[in-house]
Amino acid sequence: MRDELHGRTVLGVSNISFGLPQREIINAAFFTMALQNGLNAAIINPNSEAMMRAYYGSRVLMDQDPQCAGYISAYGGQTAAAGGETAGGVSLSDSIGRGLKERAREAVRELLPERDPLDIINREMIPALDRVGKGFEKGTVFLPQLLMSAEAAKAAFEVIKEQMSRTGQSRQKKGRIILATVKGDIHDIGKNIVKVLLENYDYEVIDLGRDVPPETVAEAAEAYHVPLVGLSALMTTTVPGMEETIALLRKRTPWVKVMVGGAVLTADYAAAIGADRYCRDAMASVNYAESIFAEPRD
Ligand code: B12
Repeated sequence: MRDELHGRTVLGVSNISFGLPQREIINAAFFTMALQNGLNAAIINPNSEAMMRAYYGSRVLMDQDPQCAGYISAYGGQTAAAGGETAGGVSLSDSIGRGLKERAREAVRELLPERDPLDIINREMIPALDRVGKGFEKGTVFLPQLLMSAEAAKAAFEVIKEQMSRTGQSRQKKGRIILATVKGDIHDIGKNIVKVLLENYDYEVIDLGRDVPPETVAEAAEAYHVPLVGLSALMTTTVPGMEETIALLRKRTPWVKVMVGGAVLTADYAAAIGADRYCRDAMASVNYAESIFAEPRD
């Protein structure tokens, strides 16, 4: 009926519970159902916790609360991270922290004429993501915000990547390297940075992407007969996938050297899972590649 009439609806929701105990329970359930059926405006008591919970929760579930910003600001114990895209003058690290994608792009463009791209990555972008990660761990930052920060970092990184490929000459390639984020893990910002830097140092990178099963890595290493494979894993739950991949590579492509990286890894752990080299950052991967490709190979 509402659709046929193209009308808007307004409803005082509390009459429904008249004469019953704990009226809020019925009111909130009715309010939720009415919202789901397209209610446009409700007359409710905004001081009722049950009604406000129904309101914020329903908006999230009906996709009316972008990035859950309203919900997080009401119940996340903090102000919403999404500050809109108008924030001018916000620093690169703050724009990543607040998930401001457009501003992150602008801020990195402002920094690039004066700063080395790697310095921007290491001193602005990574610490900003680390802060967000810590907040996520502590429960002050929530998944939609983590996603927005990651998007902002990726946008800034795209600008850096363009700049690096403009300034890099296309010279003869020094050799091929395979990169992959291991099975079960979708974090790829770090791997992508490693890729761009290796390409800048004239290596040809075969990027297998993220969430890559051990078999796919081994097949590619075999098919391309690469001397070096780089694996990334960012979670304690996915490091075993890294170990599994290394074990398979040892079996099927014994000539291959394996370098590994990612926030949760340490040099000791990398050695324990059989990697040849732990790389703390992207530059370490270049140094290792330079040493591998300098050696005479069969
Ligand atoms: C951004 C981010 C995300 C983004 C990823 C977007 C993307 N496309 O990558 C999104 C929002 C999708 C995400 C999702 C999740 N995330 Co997350 N995420 C992060 C965060 C904040 C930053 C990671 C990052 O990009 N860092 C910046 C890059 C540049 O650093 P890096 O990866 O370490 O890479 C550098 C070096 O390590 C090294 N390196 C890395 N890889 C390689 C590879 C090689 C070959 C070499 C040589 C070097 C190298 O060089 C890089 C450049 O210097 C971290 C927190 C943190 N401090 O790391 C959490 C974090 C990794 N995430 C975490 C979690 C739990 C998750 C989720 C499970 C959340 C959820 N409940 O759904 C999901 C995982 C989904 C999955 N199956 O993978 C946890 C992992 C905890 C743990 N100990 O296991 C962390 C640590 C946050 C936390 N503190 O709780 N996440």
